[in-house]
Amino acid sequence: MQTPQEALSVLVVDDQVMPRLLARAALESLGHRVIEASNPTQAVQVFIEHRPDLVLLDVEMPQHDGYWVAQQIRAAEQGGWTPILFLSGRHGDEDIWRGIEAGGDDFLAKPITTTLLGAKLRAMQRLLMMRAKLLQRSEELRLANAQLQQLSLHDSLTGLFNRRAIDERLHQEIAACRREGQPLSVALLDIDHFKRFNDKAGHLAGDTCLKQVAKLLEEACLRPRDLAGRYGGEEFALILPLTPRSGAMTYARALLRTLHRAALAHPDSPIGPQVTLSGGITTCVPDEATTAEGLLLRADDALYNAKRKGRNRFFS
Ligand code: GH3
Ligand code: MG
Ligand code: MG
Ligand code: MG
Ligand code: MG
Repeated sequence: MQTPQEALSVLVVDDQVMPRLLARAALESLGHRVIEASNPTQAVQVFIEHRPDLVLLDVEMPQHDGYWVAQQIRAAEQGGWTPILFLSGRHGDEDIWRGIEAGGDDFLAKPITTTLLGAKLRAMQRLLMMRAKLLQRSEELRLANAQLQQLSLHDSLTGLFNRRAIDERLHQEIAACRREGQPLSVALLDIDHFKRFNDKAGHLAGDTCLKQVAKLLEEACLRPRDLAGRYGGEEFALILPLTPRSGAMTYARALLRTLHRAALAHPDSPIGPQVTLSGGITTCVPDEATTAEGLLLRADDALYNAKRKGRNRFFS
């Protein structure tokens, strides 16, 4: 009559021995495992400790009734769902209504046949399986969403934050530094004579160079709120919150030293045999008038000056 199905662990709650034994016999003949509780408080304790797949619950018990137990179980589930089937000798419409209201999923009449119990469990099992599938699906969606989010905020060549992420963070930091009354420094960096690099060494070598510079920039971001991003092409942006102008310049000098030590070869730079970059820095304690666009424009002006003054330097 029964086709094999996955075994459930079933908590049988009843204050009387005989109904517990009958339920155990029926459940075990259906291939399920049984845990028993003989009073309401014990039922809640056993539920919390063993987390059964399903609860078969008597209504009339001393101290508390089955409705109370169902409520306690629902409160203890923490986002989970355990089917609760009431099994009672009293099964008038009012009893059934109260049982479902208390969180029960079905209300069965004592005595119950093994066949009927098996059928009711089968229906609950189907719901449990559907729920598991939905949970798995939503976990997959959550992961896919996180991957999309990661993709949408990162540059595929260098792995640095992209223009979108830079703009987003800059808006956030303007607001945050304004609230905190703290200085915010923004730098735009541009690799010197990169067109010549590409023309001489080829675009693939150029790409490798961009990745190497990106790695140095990322490593140079020491504070948790610092951000390095690829603004576009061979241009990068740094967002340095809580950093005054002097701090930003110290940071910039350290960056130029690091780049110098890394000694990335430039095949055709009038400056020398190594890759160099120029940077423009702007600093302010943001107020109502401060905009991301304004800061980037000022950093770009400073960058232009650094280029004009001979490159391989920062200007602020
Ligand atoms: P300057 O010192 O004035 O900045 O000179 P430059 O040659 O670096 O500046 P320009 O703006 O004339 O050229 C930038 C070059 O950067 C041209 C472009 O081909 C190269 N470039 C931009 N994005 C990429 C990229 O993703 N990969 C490679 N290999 N090259 C890129
Ligand atoms: Mg009872
Ligand atoms: Mg450029
Ligand atoms: Mg350049
Ligand atoms: Mg240029």
